[in-house]
Amino acid sequence: MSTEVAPIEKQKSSLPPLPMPMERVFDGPLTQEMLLAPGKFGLGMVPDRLAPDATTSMVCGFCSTGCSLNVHLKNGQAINLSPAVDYPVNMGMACPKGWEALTPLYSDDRGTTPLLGNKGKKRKPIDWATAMETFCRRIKSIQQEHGNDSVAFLGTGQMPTEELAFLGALAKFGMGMKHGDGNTRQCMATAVTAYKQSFGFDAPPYTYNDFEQSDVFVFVGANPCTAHPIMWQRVLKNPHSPKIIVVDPRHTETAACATDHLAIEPKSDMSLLYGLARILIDNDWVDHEFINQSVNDFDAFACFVQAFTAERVERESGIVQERQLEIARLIHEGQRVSFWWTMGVNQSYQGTRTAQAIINLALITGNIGRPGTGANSITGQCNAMGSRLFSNTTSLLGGHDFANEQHRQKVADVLGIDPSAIPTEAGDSYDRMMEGISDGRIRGLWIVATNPAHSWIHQERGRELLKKLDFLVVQDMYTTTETAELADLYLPAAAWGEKEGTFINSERRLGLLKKVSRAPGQALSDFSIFQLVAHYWGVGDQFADWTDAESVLKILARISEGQPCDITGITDYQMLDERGGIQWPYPAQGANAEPERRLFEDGRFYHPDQKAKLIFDEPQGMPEPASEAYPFVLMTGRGSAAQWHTQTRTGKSKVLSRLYEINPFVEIHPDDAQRLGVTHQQQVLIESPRGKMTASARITPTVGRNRVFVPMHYEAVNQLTLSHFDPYSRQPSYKDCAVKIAPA
Ligand SMILES: Nc1nc2c(c(=O)[nH]1)N[C@H]1C(S)=C(S)[C@@H](COP(=O)(O)OP(=O)(O)OC[C@H]3O[C@@H](n4cnc5c(=O)[nH]c(N)nc54)[C@H](O)[C@@H]3O)O[C@H]1N2
Ligand SMILES: Nc1nc2c(c(=O)[nH]1)N[C@H]1C(S)=C(S)[C@@H](COP(=O)(O)OP(=O)(O)OC[C@H]3O[C@@H](n4cnc5c(=O)[nH]c(N)nc54)[C@H](O)[C@@H]3O)O[C@H]1N2
Ligand code: SF4
Ligand SMILES: [Mo]
Repeated sequence: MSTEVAPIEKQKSSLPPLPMPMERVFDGPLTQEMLLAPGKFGLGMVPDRLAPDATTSMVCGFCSTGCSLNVHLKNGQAINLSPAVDYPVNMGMACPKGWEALTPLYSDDRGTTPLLGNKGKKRKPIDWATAMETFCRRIKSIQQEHGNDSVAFLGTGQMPTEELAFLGALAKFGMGMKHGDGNTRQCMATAVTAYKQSFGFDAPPYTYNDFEQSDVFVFVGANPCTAHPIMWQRVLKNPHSPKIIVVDPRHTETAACATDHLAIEPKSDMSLLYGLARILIDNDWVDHEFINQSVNDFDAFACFVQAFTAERVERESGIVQERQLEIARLIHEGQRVSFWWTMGVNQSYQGTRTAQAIINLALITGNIGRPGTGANSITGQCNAMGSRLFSNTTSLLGGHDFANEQHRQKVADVLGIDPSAIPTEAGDSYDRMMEGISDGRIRGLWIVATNPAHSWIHQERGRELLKKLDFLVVQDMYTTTETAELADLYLPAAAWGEKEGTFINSERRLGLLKKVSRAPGQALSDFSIFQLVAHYWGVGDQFADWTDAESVLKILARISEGQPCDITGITDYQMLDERGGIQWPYPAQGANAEPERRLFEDGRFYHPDQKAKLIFDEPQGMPEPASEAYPFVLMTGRGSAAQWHTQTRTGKSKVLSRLYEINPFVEIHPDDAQRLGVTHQQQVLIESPRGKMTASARITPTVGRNRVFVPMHYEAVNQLTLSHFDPYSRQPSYKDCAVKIAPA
């Protein structure tokens, strides 16, 4: 695949007029005074669709729950918000991040102009025209010297679907890149791979109403009480006095509310889950009718799990034999059993097989396609699902396959492009792109709305690689993120609340975003930035129909036709607004219009024979287990409901900062602390073979002996983590490496 790269000078002479709408950037010079007080000059005011004193509802921009928030405007300014009561997701509830969602917009480190620098040094403000000329000139020159594939992009599950699709289509079909990935790799890649292999398509089957219908819940490696508090509220509303089984090495907030907590050894889930399957099969506690009709490979699976004897499972997972039987019995006796998993599973070096061990339990017991059941992966970021289906990274737009000629032709036809502009295979995964920098294959990187200098695994190596690039572009709402501070070119982006688009939440619901505030200074929506890039690159014509977010959703709907995620029945934004969001699938013909819908009610899956597959494998030991020199297993994850990831946004709110510990802490078991001579809140040094950090000791039995836990929100944590990945999903295994601890 090749896209001819014309020198920038040649293109400039034939530039068509700038794409509209370009907000205010090109309609007159902005003075310093205007940049400092945009509201005074009408620049922060809400334009277009909303009345100056309106209250309007829109979907939250943090987690994948997708709560709807009412935003209250006064004199054209968004001044406050409250949870929507009539939305099927949150029904009047919101968590602290949602309540504080406007605060991160008004921060003095927001980017107000593009900045040109040299690896983050000597940054100086430039105008958009210079920024775009530099962007195109530098990237084209790298591509000319080292080939089109020497430049790659990284996107995010935190941009609207329309922007994600624009980035992916522009980079791959317009600029000739092959490699692009996103932070969704750090998060959902395992669930995607597991579902594709087991069900034939990446399709989380549930609807949130299942939280209220189950009589038995099994949460594996998930801490919804902290990470998905409004989903957890719905569990608490369940009227059936459900049994709640939590499988987590730590006694988390969620585990504290459970009826059964299985504090397993880290990374022993497969052993436990196969052991449970064996007990269910040996006692004939399986659903033969469902298996015969809808599931392949049962006999092989039944044979495979025989090796997971109760003794072995106890030895490997630490769960005693009677407990194993009790838990299997609970699953058997439940009428509506739902299985849920999140990062304790996805972020594992055998994550895909672990997720499938959960899926297998649901399949053999027939707990799928009925209310209150399912093998349910909870997504993480507000638009992780949009990223999975429409970012044009691992799959071709709309959950299609790059390697499939018919799929390429179909997408090319809808977009009116030559199919030869579409790569014939998915590009490299995030980790392989990073390694590509190391061996000189990747020399330019365009990072949009993610902060890898904090969040990528084995951080020192990650930062070294980012610094090695010939050209690093970072497009972010803030100038001060760890990654923005390494950029050669920084592009200031508008944020949630400052643009339109849609997110797809965990239950496959498309929800609407609105523009309730104007971005500061000359910051532009990511959408407008992509329009500008297309224009300056010389492919504006190719994206002539991509005039605004809503028009892109219509294009994506056409692409989705006939896919499991068919959304051809969604005609416009107004429809999403009026219906309280719409779950996929929603085809133009024969759509089920129920506001809450689950998949697989007919027992048919997406493989050609319409059956699901039971997939299984031998469990493996941790590549870096605790040892004499490094006697603890380090787990990482979410610290509190008030902190979001690398804290660029939530770190801006004074209200939220009262709800968590500002300085890094590490959870240590009292017995271990005593042995180390460490007291509560004493500063300790945590060291792995790769790096170290200091943290204050939080002495608590919740973490278990010989294990420690550090929240991911503290930047230094990925100094410690070990670069290892699931072989099928390439998702980083963030929750297992060996460390030692000593008083600092
Ligand atoms: N407040 C807040 N909410 C968030 C986020 C945030 O940053 N802040 N981020 C969002 C995103 S993107 C995501 S992906 C989700 C993540 O949501 P979760 O996955 O629920 O959160 P984590 O804390 O990363 O991991 C969950 C649990 O896995 C456990 N665990 C570790 N190792 C193992 C193991 O080997 N086996 C098992 N069974 N469990 C293990 C940890 O102890 C932890 O309690 O949260 C979303 N919601
Ligand atoms: N040790 C450890 N590391 C982890 C994890 C873990 O459990 N343990 N979890 C992993 C997981 S699941 C995830 S999802 C990742 C998250 O890792 P990141 O994606 O790196 O984290 P964020 O802080 O959400 O970064 C989002 C960035 O986008 C910017 N931004 C926000 N909105 C916009 C916008 O509209 N436009 C633009 N252009 N920029 C915007 C923000 O300022 C911020 O810099 O971390 C991963 N890293
Ligand atoms: S639970 Fe998630 S979507 Fe709901 S308000 Fe909190 S962060 Fe926003
Ligand atoms: Mo995530």
